[in-house]
Amino acid sequence: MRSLVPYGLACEFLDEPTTVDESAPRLSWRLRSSRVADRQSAYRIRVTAEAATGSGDTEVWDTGRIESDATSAAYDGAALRRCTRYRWDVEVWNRDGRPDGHASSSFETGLRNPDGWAGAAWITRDENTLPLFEPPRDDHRTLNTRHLAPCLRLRRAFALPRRPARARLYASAQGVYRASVNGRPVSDAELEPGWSDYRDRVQYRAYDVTALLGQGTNVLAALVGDGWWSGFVGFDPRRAGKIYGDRPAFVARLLVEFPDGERMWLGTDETWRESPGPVRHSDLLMGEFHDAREPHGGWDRPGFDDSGWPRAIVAGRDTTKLRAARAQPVRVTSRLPAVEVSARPDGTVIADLGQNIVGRVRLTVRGAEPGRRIVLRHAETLDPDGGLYTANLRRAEARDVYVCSGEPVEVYEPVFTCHGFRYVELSGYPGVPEPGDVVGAVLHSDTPWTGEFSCGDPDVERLHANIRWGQRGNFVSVPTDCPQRDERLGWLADAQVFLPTAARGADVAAFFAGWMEDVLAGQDEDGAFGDVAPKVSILREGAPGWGDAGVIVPWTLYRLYGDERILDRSFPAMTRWVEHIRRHNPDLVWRHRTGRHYGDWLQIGAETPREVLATAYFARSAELVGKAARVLGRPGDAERYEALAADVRRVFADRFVGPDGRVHGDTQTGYLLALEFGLVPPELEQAAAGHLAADVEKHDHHLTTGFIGVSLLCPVLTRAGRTDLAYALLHQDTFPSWLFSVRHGATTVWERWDGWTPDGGFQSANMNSFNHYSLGAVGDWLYGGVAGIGQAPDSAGYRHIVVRPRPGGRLTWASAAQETVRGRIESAWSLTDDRIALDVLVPPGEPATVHVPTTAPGTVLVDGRPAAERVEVLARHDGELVCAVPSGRHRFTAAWHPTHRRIP
Ligand code: RAM
Repeated sequence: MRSLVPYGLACEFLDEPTTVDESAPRLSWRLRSSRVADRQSAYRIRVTAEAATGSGDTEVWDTGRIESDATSAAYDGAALRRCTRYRWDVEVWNRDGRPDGHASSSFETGLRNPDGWAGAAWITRDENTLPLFEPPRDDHRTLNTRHLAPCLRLRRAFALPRRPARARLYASAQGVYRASVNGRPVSDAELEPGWSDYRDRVQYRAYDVTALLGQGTNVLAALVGDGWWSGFVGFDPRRAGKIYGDRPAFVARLLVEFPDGERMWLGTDETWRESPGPVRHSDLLMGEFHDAREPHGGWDRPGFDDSGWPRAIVAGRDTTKLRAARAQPVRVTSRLPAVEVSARPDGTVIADLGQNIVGRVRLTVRGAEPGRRIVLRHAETLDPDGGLYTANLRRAEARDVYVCSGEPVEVYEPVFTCHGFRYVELSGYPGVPEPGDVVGAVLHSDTPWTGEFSCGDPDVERLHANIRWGQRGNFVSVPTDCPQRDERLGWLADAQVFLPTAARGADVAAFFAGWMEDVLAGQDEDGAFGDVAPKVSILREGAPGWGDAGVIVPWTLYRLYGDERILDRSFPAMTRWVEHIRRHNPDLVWRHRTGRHYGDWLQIGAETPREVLATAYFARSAELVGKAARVLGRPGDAERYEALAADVRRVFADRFVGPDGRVHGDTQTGYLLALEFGLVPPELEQAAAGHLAADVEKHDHHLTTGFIGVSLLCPVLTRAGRTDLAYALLHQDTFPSWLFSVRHGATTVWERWDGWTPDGGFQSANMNSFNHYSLGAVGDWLYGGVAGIGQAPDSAGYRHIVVRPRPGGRLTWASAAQETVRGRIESAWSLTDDRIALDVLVPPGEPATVHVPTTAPGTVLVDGRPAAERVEVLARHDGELVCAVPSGRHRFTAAWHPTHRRIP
């Protein structure tokens, strides 16, 4: 019987990736064990290159037995070949030094640019051919969409002498594409190749198409839309879309390997044929127009006569910016049928999905006559008289039009658009649809869910669900805000405040590592990171808290996932950012070059002085650069930035902290930043925390923070010994609070505390998203504070786990689980009248430090035995017993009297 088992094998933080271009990809695994106090004493990795055909596999790396508890290693074997599948397995030795479990996985190398793409060209249409296909004047165009062209259909027929043994399609687009072989989609990925800073890199992905090809004629085809390349992006009013180029293009290489080892390549070039199709336009923000009367005719399959189609033209031959996809693709991950469909007096129908989602509708239509036009409009909410409320979409039309073919049953789902909506209004629909005829397809980057949280308060559970929905809807290729309006940008501050929460719920290591490349690409010559990444439009250098994400995100990824490589690659840019601030602010108060300084964005009645906020971030970034330098073994840099951080801290304390511990401005966010970033002299910390607590009380247990302070509220109050106030804020349901929106039926987190209020109605339509993750950054505390899952301050990758639950508020139980890079951690507590029970799961490896909350530390039992018999007791405090707990599942019980203050 195996006890210690590796699982969750990953390469570059992805499960069996097919497109790896790193020369030394990292291989990692998690551990579980059926034994208590187990740990990995050694491992061995073996990697073999799989021969496509006949000749047998070759071993390319064997680490031999390595005495180590590490659960990841960078490949260091024979040079990896392109377009090759590698199988790898890992064996582990357990705590007794005996061989134990093993597991295997695979990864595949990509085309390895620059040379791998040679021979393929970006192909597109000759604009001159378009009028040939344009239907006579058609009123489907609006002011916005009149510049958009039909989606491009591309096809290439070719013959294969026999069935291949192995075939891979490598594809990308300047735009978005769906590729198919003989009419069958090559994958379920959506909106490929996703958004990246196209001026820097365009991602490509590999697909296994072996099973789709056959002997004889085959057809490779692609449908290509504008996407982020030439469609509407963001809100820059000076541009009618088309940020990167004026029309989309497609690039692909097909590799076919036959059983006898012979290889054949086919690439995109002028031998392809093109034609516009039934999709007259498909834009991410504006929506889609699909005319189903156009006969399909099997255009993407063999046998179709394409002789009337013009040849594609070459848009460019520079393929050097193509890079292997870094993260999971976007997919449709669930489908939600409407919960209610109602007919309106004006003849329209409104369907309610019951959940604010990001995606699109799959509509079933029966018995419509050919040419009937059905218009779908989307909105997050309704106006007071029950109609769609679309004012907050600003210029985004979020309008799909389907022209019926007249088939008895038609099913329509747009291809290259997605909307942020809960309600869809149908006009022109024949009759009233059944709920199952209107189904919401939920789209997002398919990062695996790794966290679970539940507790005894349904409102807090709904808040947690809303936070997750915000993550789903806004993680579409890049982390964005506002999926409904003409924005959807990768705002840096939003991302850095939410990352710890995002990483609780899902494995976002690859997703954020990919986005960091856009952050780095957006750094300007002076060293400033941007406000948004990918960088677009009128935004210039990043504001305090925004640009700082260029330092904070790599650091956080290192802490949460042990990803040292991202720290190493980002390090030069991180130093340049800090130097940029220093150079323009020699007295170390950050007031010059603050970009568009957003302050504590969307705070509610408590403006934190700009210099306080900015200087606090300056200290933080300098400190993190120093810490990163230590991790990376750069003592000279470490000393330099530690000294800078100390200087900025000193200046902050001199200028902004009074002798009574007051932080200039006296706002919650001011105290939170000062306390969290260590800017208050130690002797004044308690006083400063007291002012923070007093402010919360003065506001009758309401928060006043915006995006910058919000993630720190509960953690800082908890550390200051005021968990009672953290819970008071969590349970608060009058305005402003997290549960205020929950009380009013929110199914996602809002951008603004006052997005809607009973007195004021909707906030200004100029900026009012009902699906935004920033204010949901309290999610981290649900796992880390309420359930208590965390790690020691100097630990990375959960090497030194700390479990410190904080029972309190109205909760009588809470439970969380989290798959970390090391393995699964669980913490669940429940209270009865006079006892607390705590169940903890510690993955194999170093013992965890568990703080058992109890009013009588002497009463703690571990698995039914006095604590000292089972675990090493580290400390007894008033209110908790601290012990070193070996891996495995343990139950703690102890005396409990709720001593926390009552919730008002
Ligand atoms: C708005 C959004 C976004 C925020 C910027 C400053 O566009 O709220 O999330 O980061 O402002």
